[in-house]
Amino acid sequence: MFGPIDGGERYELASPTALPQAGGFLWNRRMMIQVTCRGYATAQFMQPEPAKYAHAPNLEAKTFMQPEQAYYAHHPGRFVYVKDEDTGELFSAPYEPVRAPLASFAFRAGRHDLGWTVEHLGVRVELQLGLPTDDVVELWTLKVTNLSGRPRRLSVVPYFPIGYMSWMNQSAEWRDDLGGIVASSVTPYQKVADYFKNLHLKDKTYFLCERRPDAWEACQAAFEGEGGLHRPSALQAERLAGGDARYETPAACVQYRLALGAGQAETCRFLFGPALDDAEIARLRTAYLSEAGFARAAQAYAAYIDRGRGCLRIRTPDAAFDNFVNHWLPRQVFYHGDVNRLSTDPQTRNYLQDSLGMAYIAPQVTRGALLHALGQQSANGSMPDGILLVEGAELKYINQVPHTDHCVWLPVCLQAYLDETADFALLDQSVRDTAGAELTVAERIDRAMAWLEQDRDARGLSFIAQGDWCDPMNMVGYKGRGVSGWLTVAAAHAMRLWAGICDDTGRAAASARWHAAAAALNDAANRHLWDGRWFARGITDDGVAFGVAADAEGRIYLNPQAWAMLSGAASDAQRQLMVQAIEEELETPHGVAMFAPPYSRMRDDVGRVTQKHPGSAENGAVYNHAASFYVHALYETGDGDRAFRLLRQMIPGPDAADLLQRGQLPVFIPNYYRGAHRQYPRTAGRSSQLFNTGTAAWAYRCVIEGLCGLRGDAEGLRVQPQLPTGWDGLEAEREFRGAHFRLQVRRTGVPAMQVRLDGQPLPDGRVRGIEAGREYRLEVELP
Ligand code: CEZ
Repeated sequence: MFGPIDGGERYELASPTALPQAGGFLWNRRMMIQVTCRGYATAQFMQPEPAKYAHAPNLEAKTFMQPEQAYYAHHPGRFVYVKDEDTGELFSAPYEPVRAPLASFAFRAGRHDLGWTVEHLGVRVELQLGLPTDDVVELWTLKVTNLSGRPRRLSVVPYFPIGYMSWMNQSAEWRDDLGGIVASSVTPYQKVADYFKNLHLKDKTYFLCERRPDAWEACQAAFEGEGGLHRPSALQAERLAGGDARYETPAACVQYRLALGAGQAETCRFLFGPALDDAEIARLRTAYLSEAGFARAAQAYAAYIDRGRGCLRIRTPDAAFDNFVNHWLPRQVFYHGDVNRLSTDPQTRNYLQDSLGMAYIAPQVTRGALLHALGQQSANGSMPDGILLVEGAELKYINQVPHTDHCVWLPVCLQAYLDETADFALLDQSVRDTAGAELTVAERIDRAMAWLEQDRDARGLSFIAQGDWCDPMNMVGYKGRGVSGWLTVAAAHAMRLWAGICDDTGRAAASARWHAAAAALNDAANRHLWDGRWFARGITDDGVAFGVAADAEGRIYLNPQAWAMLSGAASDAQRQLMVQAIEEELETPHGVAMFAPPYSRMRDDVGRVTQKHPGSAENGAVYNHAASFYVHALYETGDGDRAFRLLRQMIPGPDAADLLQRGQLPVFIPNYYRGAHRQYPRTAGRSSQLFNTGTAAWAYRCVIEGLCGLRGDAEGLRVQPQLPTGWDGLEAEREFRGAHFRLQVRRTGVPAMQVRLDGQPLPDGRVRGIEAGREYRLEVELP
C-alpha cells in the first residue's frame, strides 16, 4: 500500500483513506505548498509576510503553521471532477470532493513534484504538481486517458476553490484576454496607513488554462448549488453557465467536453497562484504555460532542490532508513535553512538551529546566518527573541514573549559550523549591530555568554522569564524569580562549547573563564535540581521544584537530562540513573516523550504548556526536537544502540502498522507524534504532519557525526562510527572540506575499533591534513 519508488526519489501511497492526512510538500524561495493525498492543500507565499491565495470559505485567522490541520469538505484544495456524459456517473480526482470508491489510486510524494494516478469508470486521470524556483505559481498537468476500449464522452472539470478573499471586496470572472479565471480582492484594512502599505499586495488569484475550456464558472455557490460538493448542481447541466462572482466567494471551475476514442488521451496544463495585476498574470502565462515552459521549470526546480542534497550517502542493513537519510532528511534540512520556514522573523533559536543544519549542506549559509544574527545582538549581550530577515519585518506571535535561552544557540550553531569547516577566521570578523557598535564574532559570543552568566538567581540557576526552549512554559518565572533547570545546564553546555573553541584558537584566558562559569552552572544544577534519579525541570516563582519524582504530572522531563549529559553536569553514575528513568517513564512505541505524564489540567505556576491537550505538542508528545537532543547526547556519550533506536522511531514505518498509526509518509520528520500512550492509546503516535521543526538539523547531524561517526574538528576528521548491535556493517560517502570520503564499516569481532585510511592503519582514528579535491578511503573494523 505504501513504499518508495523511482529509486527512493518518490514515495507512493495507494489508498486515499488509509492515511487520510498524509501528503507531501514543495517549496521555493517565495512559497510553500502542502498537499494531502486526498487533494486538500495549504499554500503560502511571502510578500514579504506570509499570505494566501486560496482561502477557507470563511474569515481565516492569520497565524503561523499549525500541527494537525483539520480538513473539511470546503477546505482549499485542487480537484478535478470527471463526468461520463452518457451515463451521468461522476467521480473526482485525486479523491475529494466526491469520495467515490476508485478502481485504483496512487499518490506520489516526490522530492521535486507531487502526483496522482487515479482510475475509475475506465478513465485514468493523472495529475501532477510542480513549482518553479522563483515565482509564486503552481504548475498543474492533467492528463485524461480513455482505458475503456470504447469511445467516451467525458466532461473534465478542474475545481480550484479560491475561498473567502476579503470582506471588503472580492470578485472573479473568466478573462478571455488572459485565458483563465481571475479573482480580485482588496486585503481588508481600516487604518489609512495600511492603504499605502498594502499597495504592493498580490490581491488577485489566477487560474490560467493553456487550452481554452468549453465552459467555466467563477462563483463557488453557483457551481456547488444544492447538490453539494459531492454532486455540484452545475455539473448536472451540459455546460457550466459561464458565471462570474460579484462580491461572492470565487472559485475557479472550467469544463472540457472531451470525446476520447479508445486509448486516446488529452493533456491540459494550468497555472494557479497570486498576482499583483494583469501584467504579472500575462508574464507568468508567457513564462510557464506550455509544455516547454513546464519542462524548463521542472528541470530548474529539480536542480534547486538538489542543491540541498547534503554531504552524506549511506548504505546500511535498513534500506528504508537509508532512503530517508539519502533523499528526504537533507531536503527537509535544506527547506529550513534556505527559506527559514517562510517567516520574516524566525525565532532566534530556530534561525540558529536551522542554520546549524546548513553546515552539512551549504556551510556558507551557516556563516552568513551567524553574522546576521549577531548583528541583532543587544548592547547587553542578550539576543532578541526573533531575527528580522527583511526590511520592515517585525517581531510577531511568540517573539513578543520574553524567552531567556537564545544566547545558548550561538555556540551550538558555531560549533557545528567550525567542525564542518574549521573556518576559525570567522571569529575575528567584525559585526556591526543595529546601534552601530562594531565587535568581532568572538567578542560578541563572549558577551552572549556573559549575559547568560549574569542572568541567574542567587543560587546560580538561570532565570526563565516567560519561556526557554519550551515556548509555552510561560508561567514558571513570569514574576521574575522562577528558574529553568534545562537552561541552567544548557548554558553550561554552551559555555563549554565556547571554551573549547577558545582553546582551539589560543584564547586561553577566555577558555578558562568559560570552563569555570560552566562548572559553576553545573554545580548549581547539582546542588538545587538533582532529584535522586534525574534533574528537575525548574523551580517556580514561588520556589516549587517541578519535573520531580513527587509530581503526579510532568514528573520527568527529557531536556534537562539530555543537556546535563552534554554539559557535564551529570556524572556517569547520574547518567545511568537518568537513562534508566527515561527508558521507564518516557520511552514509548513511537519515540521518546518530552515529559510524562502529560498535564491534565492547568498548572498556573508552569503555564500554557499544561493547557495543551495531553499528549499533543509540548504537553508530553513525542516532541521530536527534544528527542533529537537526547539522541545527540546519547551519541556523545557512546550509547549508540539506544541513540539509533530512538532516532529510527522519528521516521514513520517501515512496517505498515506503524505507518498507519502515525498517518504520515516517511518523507519528513514531523514536529511531534502524539504522546500520552498510556492515557490515550488510540491517538498515540499520530503525526502532527507539521514539517517545521528543528529536529531535521539535529537528526541529520546525529546520522553524520553519531551513527557514521564522521565528525570534523580543528585538525581534520574524527572517525568513530557507532553501529547498532544488530548491524554487521555500513557504507557511507561523505563530502567534507572539499574532499570525498568513502567509509566502509564492518563488524569483524576485533577486540577494539581499528581504522585504516587508504589501507594504512590510523591508530587514533583522525584524518589530518585533508586536501580538497582528494578522495579518501576509510575502513573501520568494529568489535
Ligand atoms: O513552536 C516551537 C518553536 O518553533 O516550539 C518549540 C520551540 O523550541 C521552537 O522554537 C518548543 O516549544 O507557541 C506554541 O505553543 C507553539 O506550540 C510553539 O511552541 C511551537 C510550534 O509547534 C511550532 O510551529
